[in-house]
Amino acid sequence: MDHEAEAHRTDLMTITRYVLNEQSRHQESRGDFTILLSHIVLGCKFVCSAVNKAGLAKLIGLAGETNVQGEEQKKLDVLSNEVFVKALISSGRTVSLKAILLGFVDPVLLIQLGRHVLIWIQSTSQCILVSEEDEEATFVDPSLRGKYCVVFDPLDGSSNIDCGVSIGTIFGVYMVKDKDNVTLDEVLQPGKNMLAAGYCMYGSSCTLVLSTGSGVNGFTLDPSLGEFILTHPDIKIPKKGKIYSVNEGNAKNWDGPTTKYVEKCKFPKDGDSPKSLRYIGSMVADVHRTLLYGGIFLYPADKKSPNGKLRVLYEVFPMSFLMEQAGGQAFTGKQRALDLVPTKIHQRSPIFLGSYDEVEEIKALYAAEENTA
Ligand code: FDP
Repeated sequence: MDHEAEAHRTDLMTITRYVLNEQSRHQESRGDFTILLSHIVLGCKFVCSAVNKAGLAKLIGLAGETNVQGEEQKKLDVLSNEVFVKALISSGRTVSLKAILLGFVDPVLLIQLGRHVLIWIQSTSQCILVSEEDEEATFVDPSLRGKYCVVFDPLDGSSNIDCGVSIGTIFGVYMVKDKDNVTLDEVLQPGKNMLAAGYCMYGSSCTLVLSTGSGVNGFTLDPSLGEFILTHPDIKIPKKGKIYSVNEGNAKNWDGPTTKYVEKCKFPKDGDSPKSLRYIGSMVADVHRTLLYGGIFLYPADKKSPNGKLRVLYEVFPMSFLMEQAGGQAFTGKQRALDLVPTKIHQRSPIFLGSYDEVEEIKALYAAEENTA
């Protein structure tokens, strides 16, 4: 890349311009997705700004603490929830504040956003925990519903907040099948039915990576313009990679194929060099590196967590969608991740995603184990 020329580039492809260009390719499109995305982008900008100020503004630490003025402080992930909901309702055509605040109690909240329906799914990393059995959806009046469902983790990797490590927002978008009869089944669909998916990483720069089903593009926030600019067009993950990314502290509880794969990364027998281990412990950052540099990210099942840790709807699916769109693969240990049909909104799944050849190796190890069983 000619960096000097880039620095003087005046024809800036903002994320809005990019999505409008995409929209113009679909004659039937009425701009609904562009409106929806612009609200997601606003939420990301706001969270980015809050993350950057976290230490100064006393946004780190536990929710429920009070500052010197006696004001209650909000933990960053609680704030992010509020920020996203409020950014998304800023169209001014939405439910009352009471209903929004309810969203912090109910893990799922259906919000009418003008012509859109937002299904807001809180990750259990939020400060209010609701047991699996108590999870209920709040639905708005059917006459007000629109055509999109958005599944979100507003601040993923929250255990990293207090030490300033990269964290992110993950999202996926589904089209409502029947807006007059909206049920949770709208999001209990295989990931391959997503219309779009993406993440925003709050790191050394703020990067939003998006796929609307025709490749993957990365946009970096220019703080002076307040705009996301296309900086990583048509991202393709390298076919093979030299990095593996996993929490090896769980190794004693792994199954056979995972153990064999990681062993091979460290002690290759085919004359290859050993792979490097990189594990940030923040999914957005680990997946972002994997997407750009190649390799594999895995959060496998283990004896203590037979379904792994990561959540299907707002972690596994959006990241798997992006990986496939970039030419990689995503596998659960049993099947293509995007074919999985979730039965619960907070369902977990093991996941292996990344470079095509690396995931092929994992698939072969699982197939071999199945054949010997
Ligand atoms: P966190 O617990 O900090 O919110 O699912 C959330 C997540 O982070 C992912 O972002 C991350 O990849 C994973 O959990 C890390 O889990 P371990 O600490 O078990 O490695």
